[in-house]
Amino acid sequence: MVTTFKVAVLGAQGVGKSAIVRQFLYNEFSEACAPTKTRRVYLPAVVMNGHVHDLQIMDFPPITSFPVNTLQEWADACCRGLRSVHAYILVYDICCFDSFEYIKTIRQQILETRVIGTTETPIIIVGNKRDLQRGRVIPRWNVSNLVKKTWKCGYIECSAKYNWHILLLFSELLKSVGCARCKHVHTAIRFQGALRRNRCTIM
Ligand SMILES: Nc1nc2c(ncn2[C@@H]2O[C@H](COP(=O)(O)OP(=O)(O)OP(=O)(O)O)[C@@H](O)[C@H]2O)c(=O)[nH]1
Ligand SMILES: [Mg+2]
Repeated sequence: MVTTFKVAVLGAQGVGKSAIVRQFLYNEFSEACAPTKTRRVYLPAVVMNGHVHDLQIMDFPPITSFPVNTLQEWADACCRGLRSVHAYILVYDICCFDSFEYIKTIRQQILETRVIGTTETPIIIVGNKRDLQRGRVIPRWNVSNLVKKTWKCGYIECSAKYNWHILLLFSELLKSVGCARCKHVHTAIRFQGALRRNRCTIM
């Protein structure tokens, strides 16, 4: 049986959303700035523990606001599919205060406008560009505390540049959406093993 998990990657401009996705899927990183103009959808298949899991990863350009209803969602091509995903990855740049404010706003809008009955959709907050941590603008402890204790969201710091914690991010993601067959063993271990053996493939 194949299960598809849809995930949206959101964040302010230049925080590294596309870099994270591309590092995860293709093990590549570019220093060049190539802003995402339209929503990009990736469909990797991950084999874990003998089972296939389809991921639908949607890399969005920075959105001005989270669509308040289905009509708005479909009227704006950039927002399509945003309200019906299984999980959100909200990325900020640990060196950019405004990018944290951005995800704060988007998270709030997600909570206020989600479809009734889907309020449990997991949100993972990601602090990217960890390799530049000397320029960090908010102490890690403060963010982590706020995110985990108050927002009740997952928090991970990563570096798309050095492929640090990228795999962990996606394994935590699968765990958070309740990857049905990953309950007995730590998901990250299964996931890493699965990726080593099978790699991600674009279908
Ligand atoms: N040092 C460092 N630079 C990074 C990292 N991740 C991304 N970058 C750089 O940040 C810039 C923006 O990266 P993108 O992946 O295009 O960011 P984005 O969030 O997709 O940007 P938009 O599509 O414009 O919203 C690029 O120059 C990347 O090389 C990281 O972990 N460390
Ligand atoms: Mg992008």
